[in-house]
Amino acid sequence: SIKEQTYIMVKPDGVQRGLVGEIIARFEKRGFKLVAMKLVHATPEHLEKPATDYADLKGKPFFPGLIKYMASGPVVGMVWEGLDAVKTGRVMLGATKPLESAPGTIRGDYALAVGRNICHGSDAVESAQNEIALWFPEGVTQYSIANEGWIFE
Ligand code: YYY
Ligand code: MG
Repeated sequence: SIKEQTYIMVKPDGVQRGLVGEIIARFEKRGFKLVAMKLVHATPEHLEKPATDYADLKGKPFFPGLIKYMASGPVVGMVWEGLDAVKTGRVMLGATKPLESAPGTIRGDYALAVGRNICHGSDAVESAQNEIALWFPEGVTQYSIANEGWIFE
């Protein structure tokens, strides 16, 4: 659906490294529509909520470090809308481990360590809906962009 939405987040390392604009630009240029965005310094409690993609990772050896890192500074959360936004967003991010993420992807171009991979993206439509509701309880902003007819058939 051209109304599919995904939750994309620049992690604290991406903010510190000045990559917020770069990541936004890639989603804009691809043709996705920005429908929500905010900078927040999340608490560990928020990051561990069942609605986040990270809840499934509780119990993994890297989980405490992941939460500490994610709560170490502000993140930029965004909701991007467009055709196959969830799967295409994941492809644009690249593989979780930078060793496996292809050049041309965000992680493949800007990251070297799995624990500092600069961006997050929802892994399924259902988890995207949960993450969007968690990070944007106020809802997203609906509007139309003039060039939609040039992006979608
Ligand atoms: O969705 P994605 O971010 O690509 O990977 P997940 O398997 O959901 O893991 C979330 C997050 O956890 C990952 O982006 C980095 C961190 N992590 C880690 O530090 N070490 C691992 N072996 C696996 C994941
Ligand atoms: Mg994930």
